[in-house]
Amino acid sequence: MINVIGLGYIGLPTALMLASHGQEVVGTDYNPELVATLNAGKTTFKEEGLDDLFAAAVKGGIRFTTEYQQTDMYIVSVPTPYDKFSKKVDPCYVVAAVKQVLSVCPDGATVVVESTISPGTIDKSVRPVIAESGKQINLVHAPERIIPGNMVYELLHNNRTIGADDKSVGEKVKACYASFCQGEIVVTDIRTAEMTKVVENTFRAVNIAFANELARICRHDNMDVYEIIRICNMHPRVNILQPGPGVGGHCISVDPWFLVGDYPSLAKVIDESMKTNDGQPAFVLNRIHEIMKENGITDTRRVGLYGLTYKENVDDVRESPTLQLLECQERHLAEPLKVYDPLIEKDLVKNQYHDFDAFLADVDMVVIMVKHDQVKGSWDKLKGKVILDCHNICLLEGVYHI
Ligand code: SAJ
Repeated sequence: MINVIGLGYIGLPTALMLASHGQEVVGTDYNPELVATLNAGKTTFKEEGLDDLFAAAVKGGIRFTTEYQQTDMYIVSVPTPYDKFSKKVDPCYVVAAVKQVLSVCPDGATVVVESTISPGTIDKSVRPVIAESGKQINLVHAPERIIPGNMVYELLHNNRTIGADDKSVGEKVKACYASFCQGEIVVTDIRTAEMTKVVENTFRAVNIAFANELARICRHDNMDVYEIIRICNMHPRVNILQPGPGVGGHCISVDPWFLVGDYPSLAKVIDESMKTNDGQPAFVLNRIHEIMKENGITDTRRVGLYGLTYKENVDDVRESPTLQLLECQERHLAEPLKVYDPLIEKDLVKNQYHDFDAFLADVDMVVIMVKHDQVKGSWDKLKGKVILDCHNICLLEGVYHI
């Protein structure tokens, strides 16, 4: 039996995938409301294919509880927040989960940590806890790699990394993931597995920062950054990502800081890249100001932000560029701009709308912060508005870009 600890964005799909592929799975989460929702047959967030996967897992006998189970294999997928000041990872949830596991598991159990951690966290924070317990534990780090918006597909098809102290333990865990994963599964050591995960996200962050910097250069001299990137990417060895209103989510906007926090005098390119991405919402705010002036819009109450999530077609707002932009406004004691997001039902910010038409009726200028499919099918409704399109997706005439 596998006990999956933490039933969030990663733990839940992983538990469901294992259970729907013949493994006996119990999912544990310390949040009783979340467990009750799952036990009532409902998923806790929206994700393509998740409901079908849930149904298959229920058929496969998955159970959800707040209790840690006594078994020989655990997968820990709890959050790893980071300290915004020191930029270091805070492994408190991982450590707490491992302690709980140690209080129930038998000697010789395998504990797989899937949570993203900074390189060295296992040595610094997890091993001492295990040593203290006196139990012999097979420790494994198998960082997740799935992308929100395409999680189910990527769980099935992505290659994976398994880091283990003991190769034979790594191979055993590999066999378990291979019950559903059709990608290649590499077995390596723990330190390498920790580092690869953070490096993958850092590579993407640096590439996006490069695109954002190009957008600023092109804006300065009125060049079309999208056309320039499109042409450059036709070169066989060039692959530049897209500029945008900022970088959100709990991965690309966070993990690279771990390297800056741990190697401040070495991680220079990474540090500058993260600052560039973090500065993007303020850059957008500046663009809004310029475009308002150009169009004689003097009342910020007539300006609305479309999109509150950190990226398109997900309902996750963690570190979202729109929230960053609103925070930036707040620091200047300004009344926050109006906001609408079709995927956010809850009231999360001031001046938030839940009806697209009502939102549009109250604004003269729309800033497309997120490229949800919904807006792509609604260009007719935006006719006549001043539009700042931060993603180059709007097909209307006279649209402004970042
Ligand atoms: N973004 C851009 N320009 C781009 C691509 C993305 O500005 O060209 C922005 C997005 O709008 C978003 C942010 O970057 O705000 C991050 O989005 P994302 O789609 O790039 O990535 P995440 O954070 O959803 O997921 C990443 C993935 N990592 C990589 O692609 C290397 C995923 O595979 C990881 O599992 C995930 O982080 C994680 O959990 O670490």
